[in-house]
Amino acid sequence: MRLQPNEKLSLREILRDLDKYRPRRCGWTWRKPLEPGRRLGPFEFRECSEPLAASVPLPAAKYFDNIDPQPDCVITTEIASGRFEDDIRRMRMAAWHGADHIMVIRTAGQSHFDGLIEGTPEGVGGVPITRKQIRATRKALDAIEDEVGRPINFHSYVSGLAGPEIAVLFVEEGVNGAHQDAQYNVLYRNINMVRSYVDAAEAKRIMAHGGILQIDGAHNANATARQAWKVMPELLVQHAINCAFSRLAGMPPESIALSTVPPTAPPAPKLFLDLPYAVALRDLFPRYKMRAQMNTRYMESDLDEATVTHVLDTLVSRLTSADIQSTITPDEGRNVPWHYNNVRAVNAAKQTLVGLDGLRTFVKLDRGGPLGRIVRELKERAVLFLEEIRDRGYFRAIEDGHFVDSGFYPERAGDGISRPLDGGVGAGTVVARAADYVAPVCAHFGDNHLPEGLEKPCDCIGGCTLCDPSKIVYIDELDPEDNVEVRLARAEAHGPEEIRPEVEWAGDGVVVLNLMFPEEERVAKAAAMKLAEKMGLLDPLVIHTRVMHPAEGTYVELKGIFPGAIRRDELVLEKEIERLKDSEIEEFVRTHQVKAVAATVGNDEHSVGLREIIDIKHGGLEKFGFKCTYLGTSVPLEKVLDAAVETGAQVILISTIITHNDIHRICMRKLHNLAVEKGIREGRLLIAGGTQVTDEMARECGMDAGFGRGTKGHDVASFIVKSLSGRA
Ligand code: Z97
Repeated sequence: MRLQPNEKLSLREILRDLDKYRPRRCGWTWRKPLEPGRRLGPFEFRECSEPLAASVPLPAAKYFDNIDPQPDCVITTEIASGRFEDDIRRMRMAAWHGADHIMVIRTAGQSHFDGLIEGTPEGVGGVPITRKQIRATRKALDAIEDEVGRPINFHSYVSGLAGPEIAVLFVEEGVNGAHQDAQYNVLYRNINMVRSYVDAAEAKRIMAHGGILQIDGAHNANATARQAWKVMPELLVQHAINCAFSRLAGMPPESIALSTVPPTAPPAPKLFLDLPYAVALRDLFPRYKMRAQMNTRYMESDLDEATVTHVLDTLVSRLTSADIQSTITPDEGRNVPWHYNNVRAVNAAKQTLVGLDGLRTFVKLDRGGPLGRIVRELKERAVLFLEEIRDRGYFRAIEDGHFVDSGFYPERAGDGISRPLDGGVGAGTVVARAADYVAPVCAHFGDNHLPEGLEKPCDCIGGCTLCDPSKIVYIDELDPEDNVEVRLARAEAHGPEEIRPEVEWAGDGVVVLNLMFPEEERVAKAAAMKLAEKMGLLDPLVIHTRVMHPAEGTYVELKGIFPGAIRRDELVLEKEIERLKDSEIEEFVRTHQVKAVAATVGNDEHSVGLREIIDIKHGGLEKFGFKCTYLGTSVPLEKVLDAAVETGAQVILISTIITHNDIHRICMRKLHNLAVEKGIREGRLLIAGGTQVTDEMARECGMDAGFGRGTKGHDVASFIVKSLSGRA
């Protein structure tokens, strides 16, 4: 299956023969680093990886030969709207912006599922993982990675009661990364701790077999604790427990990633608290990978605030060499995972990492000062914590509520999470293996009672599904009403002629309004809801407010559903104009010494727009080497033409902003006629600009071009060079 950049991904194609699709590889892939000092466009880079074959660069890339440097660390985005067919499209967008680790978040609490589920029921804010969803997503990602030219790691969770079964499923279907941490199940999902650890050993052994990168769950303490900065010693301990347990279960250190989250956010003195923690973590776990996620504990619905926190977190990552940079959007606080917010967050990480390229060649961490002291103190507290657990017994410590206590250890607040050894989901379900027990798959933890002469358990059955994928049983969706075919048919019912806005699901109609009311917060919120009603938006919801001043005003963001559709045939498309590169324009202008005269005409004193087009300060014509003579405001047309002759200008620019009685049209026509009369029209470009001017109108009036609202100097420069060089 080959994707074309200008064609939508065909979901029908993805679903075709899905029962026969096999993933092409197993295991995790890192980016390929470029040798330090490699040039991309005009610059050398030190911490970048191989560029993509197809991508959307950062907005400012147009000033730098359109380069799109890819940082050396993997960038993650979390995608799971509840409909995998829509997620796949979002994954493609994210991949073009630089994501190569795509995490599918499952429905909350899926840890309690005690087996694999079939079918693809819709979830909200997550999807239950089924074989069909995984396979379809992997197939799409395989095509997307061919398109962007970089492997994409697909990720989900191996947790809870069905953990080992999920692990087998993931290896069978080519999933590349997964969260796995027995502590997560115990503390946050109240799964019986004995069961959780037995399952974890099994799951980890299988994940190791498939080369799946494991991310632990220590950061959940950070996200749960009442005061996240106080659990830092415990986080170090949780990482240690999971690392040690994973190694015992057979995981190589390079497949183990620690989930690290800078614990605080401004207005806390973030760097002072978070950097020592990150340094302590790297000191204690040098053999393992670091997956850095941005702080979500203190994330509100404010996009800017979240982005600044994200950037500061990424600074910590850069200073302490994270291997994976996770991105999260404030969508969690807004109830809708936006396509474009995934892309936004990926860009925030990419932009920050590239912007900080080479930071550590200039800046070294000074361990001689407070940093060294705080790092040491954190480690000491963690060691004390671990020692107490050793003395008390690990399970006992959990029973005693030793974990996720908001005291800064050894201080205790007595508010930790306590779970009983014989309680929780799945209590009493661990049974000893019978003497004739045979493992279901070859990668199986513990004593498998292998018959003499056999190398691995599945030799008894002539190979398991991990060794012989033809044995995998593919079960399609069972629900006749809620399945991808029904959903696709519903989405396609409108036909390609209808266009609807969308943030999450195909044509969901969701729109977002940015509003500012000169009112106090409560009034502003109510006014926003009323406005939505008057605009005919369905299901309106205020998703964000920010007080500008208690009395002067409130900023409100509101989402709602636009119930109608836009028909393709009622659209007026802008003409596609090829814009030349800065360097091309400059070369032509300098070699041909292009000159221009410019004036506002028709009693118009408004020169700001025209000056923006010509002034070097605003990136105007002068920037490209044009010799511009600005003649002033309200200049008679004869004078403009005379000046063009005197200066030898090939280009004449006139501007009218304030216009009544069609004065702008009259001026354009008159300028053209006068130029013809004087015999100087030939070989000259007459260009008109102004808020009321359009290109079509200007050409009708005898001009060579017209430029309206939003025009930049570059647009005019590009047009001039194309015309003078015969390319227009
Ligand atoms: C992250 N943003 O990237 P259930 N196991 C572990 C987990 O951390 C989680 C689950 C299982 C976060 C991800 C929270 N983490 C979101 C170690 C969830 C999921 O299906 O909710 O029961 O398990 O780390």
